[in-house]
Amino acid sequence: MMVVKLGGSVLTDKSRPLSFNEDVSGRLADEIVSTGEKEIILIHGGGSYGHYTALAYGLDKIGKPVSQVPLGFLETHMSMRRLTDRLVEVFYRRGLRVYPLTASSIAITRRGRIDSLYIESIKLALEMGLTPLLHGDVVFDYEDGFSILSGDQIAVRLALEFEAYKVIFVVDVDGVYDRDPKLGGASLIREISVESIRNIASGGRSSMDVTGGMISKLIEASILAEKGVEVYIVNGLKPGRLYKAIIGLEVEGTRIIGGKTLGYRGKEG
Ligand code: IP8
Repeated sequence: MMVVKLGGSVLTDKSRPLSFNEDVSGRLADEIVSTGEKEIILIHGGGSYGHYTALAYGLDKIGKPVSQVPLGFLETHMSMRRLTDRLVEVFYRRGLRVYPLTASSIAITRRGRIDSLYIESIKLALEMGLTPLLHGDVVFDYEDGFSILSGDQIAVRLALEFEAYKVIFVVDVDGVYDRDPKLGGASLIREISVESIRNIASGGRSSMDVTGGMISKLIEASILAEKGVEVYIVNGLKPGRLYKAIIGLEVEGTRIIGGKTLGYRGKEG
């Protein structure tokens, strides 16, 4: 089993609200189909859909007006479903048969972390030969009422539940850099250890990303790498990289290396 998280920054144009990158999404579907890999769970991020709507309603702010929450919660969820609908249609046309499942219907968080999760529908979709497609979402939270659940956290949790041996995070940059690439002189880090992730302070955060950008992605990814899961970050805007990462060819990007021995295929405590 493999889990692929398609970043919202790749599927949408984050500088323009509600703008879908149909060409890129279609090409990524082609890449997935041409690998012939069937054991995949897909998750997509929010990009200029979910993040835009969540920010418009101030859902990222602590102390937000309570009256605004139910509407913002609903609108953000609807925004994510609209992006899912567009993806399902484009993927279908390219021969990638995804079955969409909303995270808020199967997951409840506690203080922002997934607490209860129902995965039977995902299992049955896979058994039917369909590729489950989930997305970052606003979900109900036992303590806080609601939380913004990132696609990254969903990817990590599902990878553990389904004993994935590989997880690929598809983003809009080549991987992790040693310094902010916007400042110049930055080099791509091809392999990064879980220990050094804790020391990295900077990385690709955009003002529109309410779930924390690259650094929170790395922290989530560390959970898997520590258990020996192969974790890669690759650029989805560059044709062929996702394809190579799926079939296991050498690919430009960043691999996250954990401390444990290789060959992990199962869940641990
Ligand atoms: O783009 C965020 O998911 P992400 C989902 O994976 C919402 O962080 C609702 C903003």
